[in-house]
Amino acid sequence: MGERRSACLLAVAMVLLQAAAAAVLGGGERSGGGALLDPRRLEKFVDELPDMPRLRGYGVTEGGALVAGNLTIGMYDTTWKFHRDLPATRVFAYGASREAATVPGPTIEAMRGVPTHVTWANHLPASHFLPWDPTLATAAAAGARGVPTVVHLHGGVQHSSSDGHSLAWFTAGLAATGPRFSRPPYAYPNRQPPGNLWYHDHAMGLTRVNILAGLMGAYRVVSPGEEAPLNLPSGEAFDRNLVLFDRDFRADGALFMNRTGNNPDVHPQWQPEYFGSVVVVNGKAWPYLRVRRRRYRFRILNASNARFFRLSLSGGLRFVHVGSDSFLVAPSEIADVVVDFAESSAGAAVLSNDAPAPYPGDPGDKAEPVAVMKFLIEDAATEPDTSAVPASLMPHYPRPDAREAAATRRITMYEYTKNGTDEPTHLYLNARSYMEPVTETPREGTSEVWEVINLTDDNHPLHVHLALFAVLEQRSLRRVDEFRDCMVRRNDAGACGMGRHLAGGRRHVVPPQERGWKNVFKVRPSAVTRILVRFKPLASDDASPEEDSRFPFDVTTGPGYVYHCHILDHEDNEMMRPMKIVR
Ligand SMILES: *[C@@H]1O[C@H](CO)[C@@H](O)[C@H](O)[C@H]1NC(C)=O
Ligand SMILES: *[C@@H]1O[C@H](CO)[C@@H](O)[C@H](O)[C@H]1NC(C)=O
Ligand SMILES: *[C@@H]1O[C@H](CO)[C@@H](O)[C@H](O)[C@H]1NC(C)=O
Ligand SMILES: *[C@@H]1O[C@H](CO)[C@@H](O)[C@H](O)[C@H]1NC(C)=O
Ligand SMILES: CC(=O)N[C@H]1CO[C@H](CO)[C@@H](O)[C@@H]1O
Ligand SMILES: [Cu+2]
Repeated sequence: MGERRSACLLAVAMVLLQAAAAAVLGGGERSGGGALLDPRRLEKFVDELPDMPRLRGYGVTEGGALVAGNLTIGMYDTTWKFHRDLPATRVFAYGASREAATVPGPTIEAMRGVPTHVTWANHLPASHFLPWDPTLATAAAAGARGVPTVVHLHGGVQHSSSDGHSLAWFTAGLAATGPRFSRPPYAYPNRQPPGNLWYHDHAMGLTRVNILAGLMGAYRVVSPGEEAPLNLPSGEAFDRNLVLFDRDFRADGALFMNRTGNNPDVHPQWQPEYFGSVVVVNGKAWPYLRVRRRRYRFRILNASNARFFRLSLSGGLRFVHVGSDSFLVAPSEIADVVVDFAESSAGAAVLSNDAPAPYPGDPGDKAEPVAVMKFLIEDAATEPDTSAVPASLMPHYPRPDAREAAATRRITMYEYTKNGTDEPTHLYLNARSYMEPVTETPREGTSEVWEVINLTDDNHPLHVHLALFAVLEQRSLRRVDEFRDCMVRRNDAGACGMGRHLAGGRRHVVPPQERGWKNVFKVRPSAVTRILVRFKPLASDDASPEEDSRFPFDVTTGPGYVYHCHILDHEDNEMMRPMKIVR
């Protein structure tokens, strides 16, 4: 089927269904109400940090062989206690059962090379409890037949039919399915380096509200053979996931999301960025964790809609990045760090965040530090700490080399504002809406240089599904306004003299922990960021050339992949484009 024809059909279908949806799915408007909670009323550090339930993504036979794991994870309409003094909050949560559902959802532990099959089951009600804005091109086009959802495993290398394409959504009981829907279960081959991934909702136009409602969780790929020799802190007690997000609440405990858009004539409810004043870690507002005076590994995952975290510890403690310039951690905005609490003589340490919101371009900018959580450090060293921070992690993966690029593409980020106001109405990549036919068709087994041009006021984290990328350089544009005016008219970086605008532009140092293979990178405003994107697996040096260039499945079939801005509020408003890998 021609790409253009299918895209047109989709577009027509969306418009028709949107009108129907606008009439039916008003649930967000009716529920809620009540005054906003003053976050100062919530005492800090009174809830203990939970460890989310762990689900094993593989099976072990009686003979001890590892076999594929088969999980069923549901999405449930349930409640969750975010704080001791806050009434239970209505959430949408993942869990092996309704009773077991948590926010964030269970942590899936997968074994490198052993497939995990997950049947994601939608048990959500007929309508959403958050304002999802029917004027966005959303999957809520399914109307009264339920809340559309689809799960993307962020950082996962999987066939596109298991990738959670934003148009592959489905509602409860599969009553309605999106135009790119694939039958369950999803298959995750886990044939990728060990690291930290996360799964979250990815339904078209609803991602920000579905994740805000609670649909996210951590996923680890482990590889004992490779990791054990590193001797990092390990075991359930000393190797913890910290899933961070920010929320606002009403006094009655309800999640608060503003129901009035910033530009209500165009989008009655959509706001360009969600920021909450309560910091939540593993589902608890400002929790505490009792730790021993020894090393811990923390896999810190930021699951906020738009908030950036720049974290630091009090008490003279520091983070040692173990996943930053290597491939041990997942290549996403996940910090994999070791903290040695023996380095402090204090009895407690506060983890705090000083990143401003929204996050500007200059890494020097700081906001008033805000507490995230507290560590209560036990006095006596109870047992010897034999863990270590290795000097080098897995060095046998290829270094990014721009000379191998088979093509160069330009990806321009635009933010459109309504006449005369500064308030954005929608955001596009390459001046195209999401529904326009695919234009990025990289070849499997190659790498490409992408020059990502930010023409907006924001720092946009770019996320490419399937691929990994490494940042080559970031350079500021000069006379930016002139360049942007030209681009808005012509959308042609060459004709608008990008080279001229870059000449003499300031080069920004890419911090060491940002230089490895990643799949999210913060694209600084007013700058061109050159990245090397890899459309082939990250295999170790001893892999055969065939293994090195082919994915372990047919990347060319199925609904295809996408790349997008990972500010959830932006991706919902079309800052996303399809991507088709060819052979
Ligand atoms: C999971 O299902 C596959 C067949 O799809 C089967 O081979 C495997 O043994 C199952 N795993 C477990 C742990 O039951
Ligand atoms: C909600 O958003 C509107 C429009 O941007 C704004 O005027 C209003 O103050 C916001 N309400 C709250 C409670 O933040
Ligand atoms: C936090 O997540 C938001 C949404 O994906 C993103 O905008 C931001 O880059 C992330 N920040 C960090 C430090 O991971
Ligand atoms: C913006 O202005 C142009 C002409 O100046 C007009 O044609 C257009 O309808 C306006 N758009 C909106 C959304 O007001
Ligand atoms: C190219 C361009 O227009 N860049 C904008 C990016 O964001 C900054 C603010 O951080 C603006 O000043 C720039 O105009
Ligand atoms: Cu963005």
